[in-house]
Amino acid sequence: MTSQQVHQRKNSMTRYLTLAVCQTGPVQRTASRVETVGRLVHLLERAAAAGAELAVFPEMALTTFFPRWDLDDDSEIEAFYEQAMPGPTTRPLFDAARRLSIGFALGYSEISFEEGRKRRFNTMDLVGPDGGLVGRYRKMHIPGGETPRNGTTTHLERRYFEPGNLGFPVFPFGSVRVGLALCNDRRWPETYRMLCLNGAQVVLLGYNTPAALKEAPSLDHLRMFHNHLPMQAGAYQNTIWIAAAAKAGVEDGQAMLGGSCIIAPTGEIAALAISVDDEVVVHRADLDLITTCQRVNFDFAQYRRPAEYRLIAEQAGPVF
Ligand code: CDT
Repeated sequence: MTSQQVHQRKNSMTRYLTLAVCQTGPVQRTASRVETVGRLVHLLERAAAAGAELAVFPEMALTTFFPRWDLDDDSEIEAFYEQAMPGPTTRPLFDAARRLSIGFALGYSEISFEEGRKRRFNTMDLVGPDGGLVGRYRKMHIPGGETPRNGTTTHLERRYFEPGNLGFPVFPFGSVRVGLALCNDRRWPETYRMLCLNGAQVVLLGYNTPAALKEAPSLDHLRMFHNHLPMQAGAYQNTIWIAAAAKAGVEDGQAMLGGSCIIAPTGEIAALAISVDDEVVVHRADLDLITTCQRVNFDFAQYRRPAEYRLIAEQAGPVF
């Protein structure tokens, strides 16, 4: 048998991918990148020791969630961004991936120079077990506003980031097809359906979610429910595995939601974080469950009616 045939045979037998969610506790503004990357390397080591092949870190895993602040000074703002990935301070994470032979997805704030101008994106990179870049996603659904609004929790992502311009790509990770998503993306069904139609079997997601919002205190008790509900529905309705990592705990005075989890294509939570601190959650994902779930109800090619769904692509909101 040639090595290519061995590789193909191995791929055709692959039915499991062991996933790790590397939730972090807060990353305070005073923390240095070196210190934070050290925490991430330690989490990756724990994930690899537990047998994980692919790990996901939170959105903006390298810094505090700075869109909670009204900042104007460009040099102050740009200190939260990466101009290169890997850069000198993030390189140890890529080296660790290679040493441990584990892939990872990392959320971070990206500055890039494109179309003759400086651009800022809320980004997640997928890195292979050789420490090389596999693919990049830039957050599509940017919530909040550009200026603070009275009576609401300050959330200025739209001041600090442009909406993503890379679509909803799906990347090969060995023989598994992996899509990426960031925080508010998880609340929109379009995210999962686009990734599903692009062939995703596994979706890795990172988030920073305030545990309470000033605009609707009466919904505070539902924050965790509204965290899991769309991801469970997204996994079930699109027959995908989802691994979602929070940056949790009290970060620079603001309580952030935990609840990091791994969700099966059945919609069940297969593994769940119990802390709001650095924590690794691992699950051996059965990829055959995807076809089982498709067989039960979701033979997309046979039953979907794309011609009847035109409005979804043409119209943003309801017209009365
Ligand atoms: N980071 C992020 O997208 N957070 C949002 C909070 C929105 S509150 C205005 C989320 O959907 O969790």
